[in-house]
Amino acid sequence: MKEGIHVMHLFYRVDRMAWAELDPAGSAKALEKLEALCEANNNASHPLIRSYTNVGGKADLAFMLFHEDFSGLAQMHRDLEACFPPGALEIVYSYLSVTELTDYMPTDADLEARAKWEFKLTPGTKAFEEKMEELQQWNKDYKHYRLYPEMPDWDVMCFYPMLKKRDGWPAESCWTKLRKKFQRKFLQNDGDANWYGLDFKDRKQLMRSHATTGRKFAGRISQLITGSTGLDDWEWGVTLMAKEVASVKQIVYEMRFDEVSARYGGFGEFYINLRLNPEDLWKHLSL
Ligand code: 76R
Repeated sequence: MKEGIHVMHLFYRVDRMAWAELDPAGSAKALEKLEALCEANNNASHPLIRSYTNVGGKADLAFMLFHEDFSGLAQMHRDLEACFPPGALEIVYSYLSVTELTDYMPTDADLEARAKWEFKLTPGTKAFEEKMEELQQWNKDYKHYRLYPEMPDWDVMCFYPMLKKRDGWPAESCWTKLRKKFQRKFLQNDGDANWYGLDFKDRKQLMRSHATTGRKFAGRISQLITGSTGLDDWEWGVTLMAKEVASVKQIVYEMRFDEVSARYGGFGEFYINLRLNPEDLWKHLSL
């Protein structure tokens, strides 16, 4: 596993009483500060701040922060809060995570298998070598964008934290070896679901089917999966970006039938957000 840049999701409610007590210039001053901060952190990958309004009533404002350095992210968070008058923001939810390469990235052997079986090419031929070069380049670019993602310019952002279940463990007995061999079958039979108790090759196979389900949403959903084991309360932050909110509902529903989510997934609260630049946020929230 390899880590990339640091990510923070922040959700705030505006304290309307504190806001009402501001002098008339106070609101404009806060907007000006926030615009300047977003402008200064408006890179394709990082440092980056994206602003949203939360839809659904859990919060008013939502921000997504990206910074390469841990200390840089910590500072960005404080600079963001300092844009607002004292007492005006109330934190509703926050989530810290980091971009990562998962354990299930395709290896050279996986790429060779694709060249052979999917593209029906014979090892040793020129066509095979060319396909391998193309696949290796694709894999390299893919890894780069997983570590240094560039967000699409889409309106809807859905965030929720997620874990993989750790219920039960195959019992130690003379059957352990056999049990391990048929682990998934046994686990299914006795109701346990422990992702971390599965063999790597079983997890990789399950993740392959997960990715196949995910790829059906190409062009409609762009997902950012950021790791948070040891950093925050769940194991991953799931950020789904979409042009239309319906695509979010559809992918989450479809994933529920995929074994990785159906059997091993556990989820926190869902936050649905609409992208608005600071000026439009102010209008939308009548600040
Ligand atoms: O990086 C890749 O795209 C390779 C394949 C892939 C991995 C390794 C992939 C593809 N995902 C991976 C890892 Mn995913 N993903 C989720 C959710 O709500 C739910 O039920 C689950 C939340 C969605 C909606 C989603 C979408 N994915 C992960 C991991 C880390 C697992 C680990 O390391 O153990 C999690 C927690 C996770 C969860 N996934 C895709 C998608 C989509 C849309 C794709 C296809 C992307 C594409 O190839 O275009």
